[in-house]
This record gives sequence, structure tokens and C-alpha cells, in this order.
Amino acid sequence: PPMILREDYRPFGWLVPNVRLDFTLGLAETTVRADLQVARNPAADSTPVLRLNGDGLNPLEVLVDGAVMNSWVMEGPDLLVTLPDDAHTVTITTRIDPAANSQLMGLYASGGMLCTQCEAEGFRRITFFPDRPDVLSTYRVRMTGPRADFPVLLSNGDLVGSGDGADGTHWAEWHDPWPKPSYLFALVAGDLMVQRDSFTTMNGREVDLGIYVRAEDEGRTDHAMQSLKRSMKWDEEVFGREYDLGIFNIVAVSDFNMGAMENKGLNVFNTKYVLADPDTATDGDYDAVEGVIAHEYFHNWSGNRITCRDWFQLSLKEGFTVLRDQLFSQDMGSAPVKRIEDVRVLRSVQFPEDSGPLSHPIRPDSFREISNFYTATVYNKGAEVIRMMRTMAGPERFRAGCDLYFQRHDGEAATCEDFVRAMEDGAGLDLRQFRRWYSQAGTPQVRVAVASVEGGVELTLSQTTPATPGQEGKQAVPIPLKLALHDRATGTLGEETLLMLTGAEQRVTLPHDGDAPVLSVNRGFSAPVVIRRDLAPDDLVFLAARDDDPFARYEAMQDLVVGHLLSAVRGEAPEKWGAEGGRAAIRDVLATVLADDGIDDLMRGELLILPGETYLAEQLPVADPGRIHTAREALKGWLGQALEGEFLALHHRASRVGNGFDAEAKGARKVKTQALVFLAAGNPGLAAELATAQYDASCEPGGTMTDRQGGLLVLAGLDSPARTARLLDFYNRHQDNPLVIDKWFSLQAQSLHRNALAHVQALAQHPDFTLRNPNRARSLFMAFVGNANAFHAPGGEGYRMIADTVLALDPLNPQTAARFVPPLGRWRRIEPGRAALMREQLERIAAAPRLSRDTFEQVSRSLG
Ligand code: BAL
Ligand code: ZN
Repeated sequence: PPMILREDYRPFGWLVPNVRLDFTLGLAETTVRADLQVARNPAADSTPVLRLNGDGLNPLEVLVDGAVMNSWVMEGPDLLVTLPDDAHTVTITTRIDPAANSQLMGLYASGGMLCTQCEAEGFRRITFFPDRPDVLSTYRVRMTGPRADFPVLLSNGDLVGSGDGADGTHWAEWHDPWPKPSYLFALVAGDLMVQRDSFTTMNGREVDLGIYVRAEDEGRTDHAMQSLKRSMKWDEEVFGREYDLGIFNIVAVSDFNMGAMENKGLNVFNTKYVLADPDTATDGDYDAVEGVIAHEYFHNWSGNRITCRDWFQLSLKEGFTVLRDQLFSQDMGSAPVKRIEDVRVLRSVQFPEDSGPLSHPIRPDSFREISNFYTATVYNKGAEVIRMMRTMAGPERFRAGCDLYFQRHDGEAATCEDFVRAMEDGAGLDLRQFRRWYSQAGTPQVRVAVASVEGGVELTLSQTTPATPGQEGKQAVPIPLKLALHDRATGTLGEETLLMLTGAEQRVTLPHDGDAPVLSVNRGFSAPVVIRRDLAPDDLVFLAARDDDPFARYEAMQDLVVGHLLSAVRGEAPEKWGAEGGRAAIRDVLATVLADDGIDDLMRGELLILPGETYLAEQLPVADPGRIHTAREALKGWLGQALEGEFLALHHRASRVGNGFDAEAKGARKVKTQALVFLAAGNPGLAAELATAQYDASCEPGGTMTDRQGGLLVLAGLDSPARTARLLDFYNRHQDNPLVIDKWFSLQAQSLHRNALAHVQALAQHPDFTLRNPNRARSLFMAFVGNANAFHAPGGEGYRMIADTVLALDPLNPQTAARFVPPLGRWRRIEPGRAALMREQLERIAAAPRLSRDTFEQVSRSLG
């Protein structure tokens, strides 16, 4: 498959101002008649040839200005039509089989309904079209189909007509007045229930809201609806963005590759991010629903009104929209806790991506398959880059920059460069050097040294960025670092300041009048970098217990544990880390955290989370996952014993808090299961009893899925008679709810049980398991990949199982198959024995005939 280059961008030779689509719907056969009004693009090189992208399509008929034309040609999957004049109407008829569409791209059948997914290049599986984001058209869509099968017929925009046809058919016609690229087209036809509501915009316009689900999911959409209304209001208040149609619909689909899709006026969602009730959704699920609903809604401006010129600009809409949804969630709940959660995701997913073979800048320069670039780098690092601009400008000037961007580029297909320029002009920032964040891959490493000088301290800050594939030499990037200088002896906390590190090395002197200065740096995680600081364990203990920045407290706790665990993994002399190789210090800080009345349980829960195994592996040039796991479990067990009384008391206290959805109740549930996690490592018998009791209590009326899943997750890692019984009970209780059965698969695949690998092998044969449903495939195998100890089984069985999954899934659903390749691609950073086994499996995949473009690209980059 060819490499597509960013520098090769050229405007399309034709404009397509208006599109009419006429669908005759059937699950196994849908006919599509497309009328494209086309005109030469004065801004492009003139060409009489209209290239229309297709993917697996044959034209049944081609008309030009109403007359049959037979001189079209196919070039690969594309249809080429040569047109004599400057403006024409081209009409093309195609026929597709939605039921056979296992890729879930284009128009497909899911549980008896029809739905679409077009981003990035799915529209070309429906009809021939210039399927690129810089071709903007208004769409008029007519659908006809059997009323019994498809009582609900939806598309983008406003409903402009509907009626009955012959033989039990009916039709609906929708019109979207806002020009949009083809990737934002959507159609849904099915037997669906709807929850309706309405929203009055800041200018007094009424918007009809609808959330459509299958009958069995009725009653689980209220949280999604409330989240939508909160999002609409927040975007008006914080970004000044008002909704621009009379209708906003959301449809939940159970077979879906992504989380959700921001189609204009008709968002299509994975059921996982719509449905929620206390008996079936965890607190994490509730938060995820709120965040994804917000994300898709916010795309209406950052993505739809202003879209991307080409797919290299994906972060223009995704990075910005992720930042917007993060800020929204910060405002809806606990801002510090949300920030810590977002940093944890960035560091456990994006940092490894950026230090591995798939590393790419947030604005990539090349790709073979764009689906492979919907990554944590484009999304999450992209959000961090825009967040840095906000930090440098402050919220008000940042808002002025956003306003200018929306005003300047409304209705356009824009570039990252356009966004940066609007920020320069609107926010008054000089971003000349900052642009490197868009072009340079890799995570900058910042070394911080502190030396006492007369009247203060001198900081020496230096930065380097490791080489990444295709980018050997790296340049310094501007790094905004929030810092404060505290004093350990007096406990005085210093004022926060913002320091810009712009060069490779920089020295600054900070005034200080105590004897024991302690630097708190990258507060709030103001820059997406790795900080290397040589802080004494006593200083980390001080920061973990006392820093006024919650993130800095979390970070000090993480550093303390990372320092101890890496020493243990390296087999270093433990004295450096103080008593008990640093364990005593960790125990004492945890005890402080457990007793601290100044923080709520949601924050306490963050401080109790030990750094994950992937994050720990990332700290080493080459990691032995087995040693990391052993060291981490040993620490957990030691802490579980050393603080058994405290964790027990915490579990009791938290168990007495009610089942509500306020911060107190959510916090209590969070720390309750965390207490179990430590106790399970320290005193498995006691933990099994408590986990069983927690599970059983959660099955009483009003009990929550959070407690039930938490109890069962811990139990699933232990050898206890209750384990089998409660797993069976959970299955029987929820067997009719696929999203909960996904949890049942996941929690077994994630469990710390020594036979987790064998459990996963058996579950893959379970009658409820299928690779055809992406949620189900991920619930077992992605959860398994996240279970580092099981995935990295020394004999390589875990690697083989994932390679088997890729090979089995690739012919069905290449986009989802390719997502399982990156975990194997980490081989260079794993000890040689396992690395060879990982490589072997990559080579086995690479040798398979007829690999998809998606999997081919990921495997060849991983081996490369
Ligand atoms: N645009 C694809 C799904 C999302 O990022 O919202
Ligand atoms: Zn998005």
C-alpha cells in the first residue's frame, strides 16, 4: 500500500456544493442513488477528470446531466469520470450489502438496524465520492424502507418530509443546511425507542434532543441526556459556542469500532458511552459517558463547523476537542482528580507510544492507513499541546484566541497552522518555536538540578528529546513549567510561578530564605514531559504529604514508589531509599494520606494508586516485566500487611456511606475497592471475605455496579470458593446485558490470578465470545494485554494468543485488528528472551497472506 505524504496535499479539482442521496434500504441489499452537483474548483489545478473514491463498489449506472454515460473507467477502487464542461450533475447508482459489512465502516447492519460510520474513509463504501475532508457539500437525504423493520429513519440536519409508500414502506427526507465533508454523513434506520428532551440556546432557540436506543435499553439514557444538556450549556458559557440546528440526535449502536462519532446533528455512539444505570454501570462508566457525550457535542464547532483540510490535521479537531472535554469534566466534578486521571492515561498510553516504533508527531507527515492515526498522540498529546498554549496565555487570552479561530475559519477545512496563527493573533502569543510541538515526535526529558546559592537556589534545567523513527536530531521546544519553592524545615509553601524553558539548558535563581528548600516542579503537569529530578526521599515524602498542588502530591507519591520499585527491580542496594529500602517511607506517607482530613476520598483514591506496570517498564531502557510485577506485588503485599488495620478501617468506614452519586459516595466506593486491593496482596483470606461481602451487599436493592465489579475483580484474583460462585452469579444476573457481560470477560482477563492466561484461553471459547463485536473482542483481549504479568508470560503464550487474535480478526475488521499490534511492537524495550518471542509473533503476522492495509502498516512499522 502506498505512503501518503502531508507535503503532497493539493486542493481537489472539483467542488461538490450539493449532494442528494436516495437510499432504498434493506439489511442485505441497499441501493444508493447519488446526485452530485459538481463544478470546477477555481482554486485548484484544472482537470476534466473527476476522481470519485470507492471501496468495494461497482457503479450500476452513471449519468451525466441526466444522460447515460458509458465512458467512465475504474482505476483500482476509484471511479473516473471525464467531464466536458465546468459544471455538471453526476448521478451514480450503487448497491451494497450492509449485512455482509463486518468492517463496520460505511453502511452496516447491527442487531437488525442499519447505521453508518464514515470517518475517516467509510463514505466511499456507500457511494463513489471525493471522500476527503476538504470537499464540503450540503446534503439532502431520502430513505425508503419497510416500516416494520425500520420505523425510525434518521439522517443529518432537519427532517423535511416523511410519508408512506407502497407495500408497507415509508420514507423520510432530511436536509442539512451546513456544508460538511462526507465523513460527517450519517444515516440510521431501525426499530428504536427514543428519550426526548429539549434545550433552549443562549439566543433563545429551541433544540429538540433525542437519544435513540434498542427497546431493551430503554430507561438507561437519562444520564446521557443530562450530560448532553450540561455540555450544551457549558460550551455556551465557557467557549461562547451555540448549537446551530433545531435537532440534535444521538443513536446507540452495540457494534462500533470507535467510542462515538460526531456526525452533524446525528451522533452515533457505541452503547458503552450512552447507557448507564446504577445497577449496570460503574462510576467510571458514568464519567466516561459524560466525557464522551461532551466530546462529540463539542465537535459541532471544533470539527464540524471548522473541519480538517486533510487527515494529517486530525489533531486540529481531536486535540482541541479532547482539551475541551477535559476542561468540561474538570468543571463538572473534581478538577484535580480529573487532571490526575488524564495524566495517568497520557503517561501509560501516549508516552509508551512516543518512545516506541509507532512514534509520530501530533501532526504526522505520512501514513498508509489513516485509521492507524487515531492515537493517544494525536488525541491526548494533542490536547496537552493546546493546554500548554492556554497555560502560557491564561484562560482569558486563550479564549480570545479560540474566538478568533472560530470566527476566522468558520465554514472552512483548516489546518493546525491556522489554529496556531489564530492563537498568536488572538491570544497574543509568539509561537514560532512552539510550532515544533506539532512537527517533532518523542517525549522531552527535562533534567532539573537544584543548588543552594547566596539568598536562594539556582535551578539548572536542561532538555533533550530522544530520537524517534525517522527523526534523529531533535530541537529544543518551549516548555512551560509551573513551579514553587517550599521549605521542608518550616513547612512554608512557596508561591507558584511559571517558568518557560526554551533552550537546551537554562539557569535561573530563585530567592529563598529557609534552610531546606524543596522544589515542586511541573505542577498541575503543566507540560507533557518527563521530569528527571534528584530529590531525596525525605523531600518526596514532604511533597507527597504537604504540597498544595494536588498533582504535585500525587507525583511525589508516584516518584517515591517508582524510585523504590526500580531499585528493587535492578537489585540495587536498598539503603539509598532509607529504612526497609524506602518501604517504610511509603508506608508512612500512605498512613498520612489515609488519615488526612484535608482531602476527599476521590483524591485520596488517586494518592493510593500505585504506578502501573507499563509505566514502570517505561522508566527503564529495557524492562523485565516479570521482575516488575514481582517487585510491585511484593510492595503491595508489604503495605497491605503494614497498614492492615488502616485499610480495614477504611473499608468499614467507606462501606457505611450510602449508594448515592455525590462526590462523597463516589469517593467512598473508590477507596473501598482500593483498600481491598492492598488487603488482597497482604492478607488474601481476609480480602476474600471482605470482597465477597462487598459483592453480596452490592446485590441488595440499590446496590451499585461499582461495588459489585470492584469486589468481583479482587475476588477473581484470589483462590477462594467464593470466586467461582460469585463469577457465576454475576454472569447469571447480567447475562442479558452485553455491556455487563463485557465487564465479566474483562475482569477475569485483568485479574491477578496466577492462571489468568488459561482463564482467557478458556473464555475465548465461551459461547458468548465473538470477535465480530469490537466491544466483546476488546473486553477479553485488550483487558488481557493490560494484564502485564499474564500477557508477558515467559513462554510467549500471551503473545501467541494476541497474534492469533490479529490474524483471525484482520479479515473481518482490520481497523480493530490493527489495534492489537502495538502491544507486541514494544519488543525493543523488553528483555531479550521475551523480545525474541514478541518479534516472532510479529513476523508470523507479517507473513500472513492478504493482510489489510491497517495491520500491514502497524506490523511493518513495529518490525522496522
Ligand atoms: N472523530 C472520531 C471519534 C471522535 O474522536 O470523536
Ligand atoms: Zn473526537
